[in-house]
Amino acid sequence: MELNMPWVESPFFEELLTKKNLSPEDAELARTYHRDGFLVLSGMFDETLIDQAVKEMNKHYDQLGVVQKDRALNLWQTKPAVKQLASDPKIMDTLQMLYGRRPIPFQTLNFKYGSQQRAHSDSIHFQSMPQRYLAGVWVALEETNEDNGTLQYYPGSQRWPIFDYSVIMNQLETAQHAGDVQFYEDNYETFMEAMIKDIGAEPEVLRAKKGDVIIWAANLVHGGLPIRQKGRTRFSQVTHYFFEDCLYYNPSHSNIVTGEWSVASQINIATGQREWGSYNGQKVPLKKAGDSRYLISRHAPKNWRDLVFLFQKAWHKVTH
Ligand SMILES: O=C(O)CCC(=O)C(=O)O
Ligand SMILES: [Fe+2]
Repeated sequence: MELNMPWVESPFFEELLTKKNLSPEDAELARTYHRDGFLVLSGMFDETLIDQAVKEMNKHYDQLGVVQKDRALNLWQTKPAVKQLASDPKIMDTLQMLYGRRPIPFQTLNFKYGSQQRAHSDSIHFQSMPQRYLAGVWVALEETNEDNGTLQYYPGSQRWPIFDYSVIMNQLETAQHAGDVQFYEDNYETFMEAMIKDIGAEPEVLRAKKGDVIIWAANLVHGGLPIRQKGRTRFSQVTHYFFEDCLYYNPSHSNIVTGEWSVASQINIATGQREWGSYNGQKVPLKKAGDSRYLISRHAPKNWRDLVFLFQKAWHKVTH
């Protein structure tokens, strides 16, 4: 039975798998991804490409004139190796196989040091309609372990409910705290930590070799471990992907209960094209709802695309 969700996350996964005619290797990858919510691939990239990406990152940090410990957002716009890692055809093929739709790389994050992020699922930041058409791809640009603050995952947590602020808060307007880091830490991260403790979920610590790739489902709970050896680098890159024929939105900036969605088009890193999104072959009619959010309404004006464009321009101004 087909559901309106990625086949690899479907409760009918085994039945759908038999219809797919996958190679034994791909079937094994899909099984792992279905079970754990993530998979590890080795030997995908040339060492020279990895070294080039590190060189580009070092240049970026040198130009800043400070050792910036924070993540570098969207370096792909100016750094060719970062862009190449984000649009690698083999990774895209694997994502296409797992999700059954064309993947769209839309954001890169580069880290010189471990993020030490508390446990979270990326679905608090990104979501799609239909849900779950989002994936993260992490590339180890050097060896990572407990010393330099590697990643940890909660296998199977992709099957937990999708927690956005409408679950954690009891307010009509959940977007009022969008971008408030303190609020995110005090509410979302604290909630996630309490839940993990309560259900006794055990993390799996990832020790990656240089060049290892991890693909994870957007709802998989993960985080960065503390850096045990102070000052040790952990060069890495994360690329986030959404998928063709979905509507992309930011849940933290949306009022979920009132249906005021923070929808946005994205630039496809691989093609340079702006991807507007749609819903299973249907245009999504949007109606301005104030505060840069949109109602999905069958009664919206015909020129919804123009409205989205205006929204994009306003959004660009706020974020640049
Ligand atoms: O690199 C890390 O430590 C975590 C990155 C992460 O959580 C993300 O990009 O979604
Ligand atoms: Fe994350």
